[in-house]
Amino acid sequence: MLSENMTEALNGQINKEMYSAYLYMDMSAHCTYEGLGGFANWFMVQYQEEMSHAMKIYDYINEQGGKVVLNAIEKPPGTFGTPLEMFEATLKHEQFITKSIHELVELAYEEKDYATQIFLQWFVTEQIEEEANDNELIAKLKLVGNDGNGLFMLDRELEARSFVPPATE
Ligand code: OFO
Repeated sequence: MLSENMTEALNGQINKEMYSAYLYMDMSAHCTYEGLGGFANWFMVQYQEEMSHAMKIYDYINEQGGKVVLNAIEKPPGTFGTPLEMFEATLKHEQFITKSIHELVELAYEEKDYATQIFLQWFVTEQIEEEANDNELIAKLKLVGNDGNGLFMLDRELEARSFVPPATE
């Protein structure tokens, strides 16, 4: 059983995950337009991951007998800078999401909501991976610098990423 407060906070997190999906879909479109098919693929896989995060919370609220409430999704920026700037923006966004997940965990502790504490552990771990992926790509893009060949090679590398749905507990 979820408290009203917790239900509202989890619904808020669905909205943030949906925005993340929308943002990465937008970034993917931008990369396609710029002829960076591998980067576009990477962001489209990220979009799929974010949708699965939103659905994980959606299913959890339903399982706990709470009411899912969907709110408007903010418009993403539409224009982006260089690939390096895009990944710096991605890292910043993920740090914001990590903070939001940690706040949910704190609320679950305050409310002695043991089920939600356990449920959120998956997201705590996932955020470590999300930030690590972004940091790795930022480091690679800094190494590449203005080298067109390096960017071409990295774009090819990112073409290989595919979506793996999270395991269902
Ligand atoms: Fe859902 O992890 Fe990114 O935002």
